[in-house]
Amino acid sequence: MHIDINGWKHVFKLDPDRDIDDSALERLCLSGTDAVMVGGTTGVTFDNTVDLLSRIRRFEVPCALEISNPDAIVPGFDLYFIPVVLNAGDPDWIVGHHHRAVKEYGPMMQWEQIVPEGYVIVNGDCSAARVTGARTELDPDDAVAYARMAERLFRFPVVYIEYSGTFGDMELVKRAAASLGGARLFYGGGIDGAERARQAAEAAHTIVVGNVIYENLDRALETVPANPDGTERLA
Ligand code: 1GP
Repeated sequence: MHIDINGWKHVFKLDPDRDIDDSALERLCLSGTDAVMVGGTTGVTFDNTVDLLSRIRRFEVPCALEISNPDAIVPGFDLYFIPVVLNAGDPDWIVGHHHRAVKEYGPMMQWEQIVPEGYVIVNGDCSAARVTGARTELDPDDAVAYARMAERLFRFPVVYIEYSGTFGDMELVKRAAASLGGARLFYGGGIDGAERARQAAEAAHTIVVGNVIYENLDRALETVPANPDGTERLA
């Protein structure tokens, strides 16, 4: 199945290290979201990733793995997103882990399934920022520069502005998105209902919704643009 991320406006991000019951998972997968992404910063293992993938696979929704731990690369996803943290303080998160993974898996990698992300972490309090030692004091000009670097220097198809856990500066996001030619700007962080989903969707090309899934499922479902009243789409 060919999957074109350029059509994605909304993505749910599920953390293999957090519990979700079958009925909640079903509602998310049938919500009309464009894709489910599996990813997290800590506690992601091969076993909990396989488990979540097999449960999502009962539905037709495209399913991508965002790799944070090279030991938890599970076959069977539609796509593999590889974050390259452009503002990481620790170079392992720019090239180190990637080098190790490609050295081990290079001969068997299906490159057409791989989507490199130029990742920019802006919330200094999130665990991704701590783990990568990210330099998060960024103004909008910095964000624009990272977005241009990601697209023009490194030719990444996706720029991901990560505010995980807090709702970000939509002017910064808007400016970064406007600086891009063809790359897609993903925004994630603090989208906790329809209103913030709408604001983020005005600034970014694709919005990513994580935490609220585990805090308030009904509000999470309201973030799907195809589904603003939170009811499931009929099959
Ligand atoms: C996290 O960008 C995603 O990687 C979503 O952020 O969990 O704050 O929704 P939230």
